[in-house]
Amino acid sequence: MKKPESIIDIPRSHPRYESLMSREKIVEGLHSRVVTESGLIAHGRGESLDYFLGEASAPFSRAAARAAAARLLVSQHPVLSVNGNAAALVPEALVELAEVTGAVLEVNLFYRTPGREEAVEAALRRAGAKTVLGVGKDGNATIDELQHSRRIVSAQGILVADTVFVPLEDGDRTEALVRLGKTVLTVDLNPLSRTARQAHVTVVDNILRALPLMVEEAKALKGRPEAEIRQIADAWDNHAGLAEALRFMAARLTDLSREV
Ligand code: PTJ
Repeated sequence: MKKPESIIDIPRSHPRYESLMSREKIVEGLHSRVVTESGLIAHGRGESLDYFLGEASAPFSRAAARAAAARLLVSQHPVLSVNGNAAALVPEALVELAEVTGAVLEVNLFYRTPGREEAVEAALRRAGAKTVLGVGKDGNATIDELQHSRRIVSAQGILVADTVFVPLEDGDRTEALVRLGKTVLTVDLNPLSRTARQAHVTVVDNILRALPLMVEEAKALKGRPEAEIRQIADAWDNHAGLAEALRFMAARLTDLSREV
């Protein structure tokens, strides 16, 4: 798809600058085939939920980011699964998280249309990735529980992973990965999504803030005694985390209702 001439020059002073810039990244991603049309819809859904959070990371977001970082650090074979939206919004942070935690990056798409895997790989390589699994012939294994294209995985990556990070994910694959005995980590602004509820650690936050938080927490934990890191990972109660996120959103809306 050819990119149209730029129609908007967003001034830094614009009150919605960050939000508009993230939309630009998604639209850019659409034109470079990194993002699919459905990715635009997913992004809009995320933006509306971010209003409920106050467009800021809450204490429970950081606590979950810390637990997820801890889990990646103590895993034998952690994989960061990358879809179009994640690659468009936070390519550098994904590469840095992989480096800090020793995880591998794997492209895994819901809409595996020709050329998209390569476009996502290119976005990751531009951000500094040295190794990217799951592209072309490296999509050489399948998760048989799944019908759609997300069943195609790398035999060196998701197939043999003990922990898989699946930000902005659809519910089916999360369920399949959990059924296969893998530990699943995610970032999702919707605490009620199937993925948020099935995952072992859900960071309820915008991926734009959550990934830098995960990198920060991983750097802070790295080098600490393994037993301490494992304890942080094991202590996470995802249902309690989701309940806290919902209570936070409900209380915020109640407060706001007094101001309108
Ligand atoms: O690139 P592909 O082909 O793999 O497709 C990717 C999408 C995102 C289109 C696909 O995975 C999809 O349709 O996902 P869903 O089912 O819409 O789920 C995405 C979830 O991420 C929803 O719960 C959204 O609220 C949430 N979300 C969207 N944007 C953000 C977000 N969560 C955190 N940060 C965001 N920026």
